[in-house]
Amino acid sequence: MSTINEAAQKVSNIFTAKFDQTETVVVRSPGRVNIIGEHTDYNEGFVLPAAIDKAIYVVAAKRNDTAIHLYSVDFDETFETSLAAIKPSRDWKTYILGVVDQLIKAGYPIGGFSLVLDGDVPIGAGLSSSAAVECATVFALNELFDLQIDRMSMVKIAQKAEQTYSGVMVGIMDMFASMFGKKDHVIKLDCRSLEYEYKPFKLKGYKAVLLNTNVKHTLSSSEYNTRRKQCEQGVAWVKEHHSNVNSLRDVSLEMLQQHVEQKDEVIFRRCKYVVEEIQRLLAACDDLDRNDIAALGAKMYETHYGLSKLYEVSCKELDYLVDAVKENPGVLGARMMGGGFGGCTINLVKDEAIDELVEQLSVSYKENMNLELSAYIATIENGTEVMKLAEYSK
Ligand code: GAF
Repeated sequence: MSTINEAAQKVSNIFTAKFDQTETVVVRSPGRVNIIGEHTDYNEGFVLPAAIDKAIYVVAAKRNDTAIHLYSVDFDETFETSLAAIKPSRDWKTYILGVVDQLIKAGYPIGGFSLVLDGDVPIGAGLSSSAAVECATVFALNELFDLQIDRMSMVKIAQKAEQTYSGVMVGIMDMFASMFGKKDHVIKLDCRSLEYEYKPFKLKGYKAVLLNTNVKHTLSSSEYNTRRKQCEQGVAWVKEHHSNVNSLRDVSLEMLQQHVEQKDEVIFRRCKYVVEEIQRLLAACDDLDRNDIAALGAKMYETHYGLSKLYEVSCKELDYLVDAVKENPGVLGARMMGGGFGGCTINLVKDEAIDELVEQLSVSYKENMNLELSAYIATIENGTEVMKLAEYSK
């Protein structure tokens, strides 16, 4: 449990002003970055994410009835419903209500509650603001109603909430990273066994810089689900000849060449990217262990190429930002991050080169893409946690 910070204090004060309830729980749940291993989670591969300093905060309190009262600080919007009447919506509420729906379906004894939502994870930037909302909600309700749910089960509830209430068949990475993050560490997660290992992430003289295209990605615009189906189709074709194959984790490039390439060139390319990315991540973990940041960076460029040309989930703005840093000696690696079609690139940039890079790129990005560029330095923080209210907050 951490002592409350300024952001949590602010949302706590807003809660007090809105709702006449004092027995509150305050939860912080972070956004995430992913160093390498993209679109591998739902293919039973590995991912290498970390929780960051940008986070979602919720303050919640039990009610004496079955009503749910929600308030979003960002949208300055109130919403009221009841446990019996919840249903998906197309906005911020859906991630909270999706979690409630999962808890009810699993038979957890929850009652009515009031909840205020705030945070500074930019929406649609590929930093998993929705997963952070889901993790914060399930964590807060677990505390409030003493449900005794362990972290991994909460991750699965949050994932299911997103799949059912937003209709995107997301993998486990985002919720896992938000829930299990550890300061100054990345997490190597095996998405098949769910075993994980923390790896120190101290880039001597370099920082992970996020460059936001400010293009809103629409994961739910069906492309994500289409990619998932294409991977499943590739697996099914290989399985006709190798009955022990259950996911792209079990598939080799040779198997794809033998059983997929002739059937469908697009599906072949999708599967090839995933099979290569799983191997690339394992090699990148060795780079990290050897502290060879240059080798890790080179692999990030390869990942971007694969995501852009083989998996085709990039867009012209993301490609522009990656191309623009490629020749810069201060940048060791760059790639699009997350689901794709917008959001951020993640860049490993030399400390002294950051300011100039951001300055120059802001101008050229505006000139070429006619959009504003935003930049953040990602610092790696702990995962979802309850925050203790300081004395002065009363
Ligand atoms: C999104 C999804 F939510 C994750 O599960 C993951 O598949 C990612 O896209 C791509 O790696 O963030």
